[in-house]
Amino acid sequence: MRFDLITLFPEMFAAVRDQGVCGRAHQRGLWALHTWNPRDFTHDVHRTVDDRPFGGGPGMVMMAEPLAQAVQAVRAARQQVGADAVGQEAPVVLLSPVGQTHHQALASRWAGGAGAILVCGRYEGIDQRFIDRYVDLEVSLGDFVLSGGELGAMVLIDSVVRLLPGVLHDAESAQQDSFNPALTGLLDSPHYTRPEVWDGVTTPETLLSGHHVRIAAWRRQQSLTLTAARRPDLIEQARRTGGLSPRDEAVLKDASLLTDSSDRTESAQ
Ligand code: 9D3
Repeated sequence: MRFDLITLFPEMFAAVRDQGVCGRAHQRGLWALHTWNPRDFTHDVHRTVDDRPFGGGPGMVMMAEPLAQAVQAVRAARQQVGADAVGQEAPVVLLSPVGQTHHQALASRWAGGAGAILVCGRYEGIDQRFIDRYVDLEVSLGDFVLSGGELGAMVLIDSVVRLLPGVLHDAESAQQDSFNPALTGLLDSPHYTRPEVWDGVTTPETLLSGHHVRIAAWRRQQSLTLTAARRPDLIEQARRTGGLSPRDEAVLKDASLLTDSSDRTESAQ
């Protein structure tokens, strides 16, 4: 898998290239990262990549031409090394606050592909004509404002690379993650490690029992009640997609009897 980043801040990508799980996978050759600076595709003495917006308004707009030349250079480079299967050119993806929100199922889909050309914007935006001509897909991280696309691109890369075969150890297995289909989209249960008693607080007895069936049941129950409390939308989704067993439903009913309505309504009055 290969990611080509078109960015005014290539140094930022050392974070995913050199550190942690993604850094180790990069070192092992499981994925590659190449950066391309639009400034290197300018032809004026000031290496201008932005200009004032037509129609007025605050801030500056990234010019189409340096970005277009960067995309063309990337396409040529990818072709030269056979990074993409024939007829399966990597998509040009713009990180953008008006894009589709990224999520785990999309990360899984990306993990089955050959990578992408990721365009990172800065300033107020990018000339729309570049987007219309070159961009296949716009991806957002969510409803908050970033200073540019670089952090978005790194989040996307991290979410995809950790799903590649051989990237995670067994111990780090993606199978256990929150949002993983194996957990049917529930949040993960709490974790504990040594010492058994820390600062006077004990570890839940079940986790020390060595009884794997009881431990699995405890974790499932914790996942269900945590998800019901924090993310009821994920409970609904699991229910709709057949991810909740009759036992799960019983656990949720018990939990709602313990926490629901009458006692709380009273204290709220
Ligand atoms: C006042 C209009 N702003 C839109 C909210 C302009 C603007 C803000 C921030 C234009 C670009 C940006 C830079 N943001 C990104 O490049 C970005 C982003 C984001 O801001 N939020 C969530 N996901 C992403 S992905 C890229």
